[in-house]
Amino acid sequence: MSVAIGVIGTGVMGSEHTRIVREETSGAHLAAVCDADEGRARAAGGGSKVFTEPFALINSDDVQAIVIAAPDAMHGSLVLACIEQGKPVLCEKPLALTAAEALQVVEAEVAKGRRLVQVGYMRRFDAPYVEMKRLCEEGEIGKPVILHNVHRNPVVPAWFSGPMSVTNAFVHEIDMSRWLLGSEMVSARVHSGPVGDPLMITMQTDQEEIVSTEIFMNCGYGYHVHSQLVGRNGTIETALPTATVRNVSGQHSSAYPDNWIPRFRNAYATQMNAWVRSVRSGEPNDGASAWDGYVTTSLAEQIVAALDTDTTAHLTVELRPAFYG
Ligand code: ISE
Repeated sequence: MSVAIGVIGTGVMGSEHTRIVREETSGAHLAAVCDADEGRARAAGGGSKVFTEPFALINSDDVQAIVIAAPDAMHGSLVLACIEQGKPVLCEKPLALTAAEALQVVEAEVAKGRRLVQVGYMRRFDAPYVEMKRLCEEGEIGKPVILHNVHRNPVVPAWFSGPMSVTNAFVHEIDMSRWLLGSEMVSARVHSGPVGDPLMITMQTDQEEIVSTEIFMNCGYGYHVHSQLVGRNGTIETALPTATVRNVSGQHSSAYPDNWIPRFRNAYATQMNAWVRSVRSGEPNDGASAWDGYVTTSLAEQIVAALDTDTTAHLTVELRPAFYG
């Protein structure tokens, strides 16, 4: 039977999720959408039921599983409501705004005794990153020693300041680095450019790897995410951001997307299909769990505290419950 999905939040990311559910997902259909702006919800909903109050959508008998793409500050409380209802939820990153709230989600899921939460760290479904992980695990480049990450947006509003670039953008690099290396981050040092942009964040892992990340939210030229993994015997890196390159007027070039949606279009659709299969089978997939969501939010919070300190932050998290394997 087709899974009835409700999407909360129909802004840029939520609308893309509604499109993916309607056009690119097997075994599920869009049953409902919710947004405080009713017109925006209706436009994204394609004839599905429209709510303006998120808890009403979560409690509705018309909805079996929920995608959360509401503003970051609402994520934690909405995920908790889904767990209370026993409904599977795919929550956009971050899982919650604070480590304390993310931990509450973990505790609620453990108490419920069922894996209900997946966090939308979509890089885990992106072909270049999946390939890098496979090659690394096959030992092709030997023991990893350095992971260099670049995360650039063309331009962001002024309120997207230093701390927010950590809690909203750098969180992808934390999650991807933990997943790719299979390591935990144990320390971090931040170098900050004028008004917090760019940031250069260097982390060390419990397996003595170095993870360096440039976060540049106003780089001017396009959306550019790139990683290079350096091993003892070689390197692997993500390839160009587009499928084609041009040779025109003596120039060799390829175009950058404006934002993350075109760059990660396939990853978002693959993630949605994997999540729906998990909802149907009850078996978790390789996506980020509530525990991963908690660790990432907690590390981001500790790194934000280190932003203006010129010291090395020693990163700690709670003990991982056996429930998460
Ligand atoms: C943005 O807010 C996101 O959510 C994207 O996933 C991230 O890649 C981008 O850099 C952020 O600006």
